[in-house]
Amino acid sequence: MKIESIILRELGMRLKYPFETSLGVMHDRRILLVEIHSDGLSGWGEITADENPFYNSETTDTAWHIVSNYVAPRLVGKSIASASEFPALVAAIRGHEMAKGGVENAIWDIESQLKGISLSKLIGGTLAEIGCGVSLGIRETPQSLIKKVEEELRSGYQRIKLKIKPGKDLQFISAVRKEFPEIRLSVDANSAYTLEDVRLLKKLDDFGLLMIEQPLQWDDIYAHAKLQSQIQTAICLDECIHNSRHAGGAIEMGACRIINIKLGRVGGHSEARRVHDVCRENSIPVWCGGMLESGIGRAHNIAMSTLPGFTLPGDVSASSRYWHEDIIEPEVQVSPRGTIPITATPGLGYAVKRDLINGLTTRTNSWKAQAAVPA
Ligand code: OSB
Ligand code: MG
Repeated sequence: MKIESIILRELGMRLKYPFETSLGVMHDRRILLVEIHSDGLSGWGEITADENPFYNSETTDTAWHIVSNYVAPRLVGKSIASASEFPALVAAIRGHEMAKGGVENAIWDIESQLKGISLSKLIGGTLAEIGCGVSLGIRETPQSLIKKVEEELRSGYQRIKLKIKPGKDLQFISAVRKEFPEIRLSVDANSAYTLEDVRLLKKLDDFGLLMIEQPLQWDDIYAHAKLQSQIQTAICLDECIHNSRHAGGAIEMGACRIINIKLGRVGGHSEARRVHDVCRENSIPVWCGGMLESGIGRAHNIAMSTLPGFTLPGDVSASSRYWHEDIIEPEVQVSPRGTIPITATPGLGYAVKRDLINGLTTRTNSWKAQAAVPA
């Protein structure tokens, strides 16, 4: 594959419903899309950084800077045999996993089209359909949360995850559990607690939760090991895990029993597969996390979720839960059994709506390979 050109676009997309977590409330997304041209084909990736550095340290603007000044110049004009060679090209750039991951994933899209197989198959996926859960934002009252849970269960979702924060935890979880004694229920604190809160966190053991996601500080695997030894509920790490070394260390320390893999957080399909492999070797189940992606990021999440270790339902849900109109067609739909079927179409398996993307675009930057100069 010769990387002929790279186009970086920022889109403004309004969420259908605001989403509240312990990190704040989100109304709008500034979505970064990467389009790469190679061998007459075009491939797409999404950079999942948020506008603010509250989930991790990256932002829309840091990713724009890193891709523009460091990633694109290292890539444009290069010839590579596989997308798996991309991480080595950008290894000198520390961190900025989301910025790098969005670019890498666009190359995986091209490679799967070139080989005439689905992205799922190319990365080693084996599942014919994936299981879906939902992530529900923090609400005013337990009653309104129960109503929302009921609605999502009626749509077929296989697992409900509740966002929690201090003051919006036990009462809400207990009310939902009482109403739905049998469902697969988990909670996500997005690092809102510390080891000082052990007494409260121990109380979660009464609710038969599938897991508690990232209760403690975003960068502290060791603190989670201390907590896991004191509670029965399985800890799932999200924010802490940026690569397969982190995953291996966390597992060895006993810091978690489950890991959530986000393509952006770990820097693209290559590293995501390595995190998956480390977890699988250690019998740690994984599932696909979400970052309120547009259809392009969602399509990549779907492909990743077909790897054999993805045995728990992910936060991969229908386009219509996020957007009035998604930028891919068909939109992502979830069956009444809470699954998304995988298509055999080469590439992402969804068509990109160029006109809609152009209409939503607020800025672009692009790079073109230099034409060979005759001697
Ligand atoms: O922690 O999983 C998280 C959204 C933004 C930032 C962090 C998280 C989330 C979600 C949303 O939970 C999952 C989704 O895309 O539906
Ligand atoms: Mg999370």
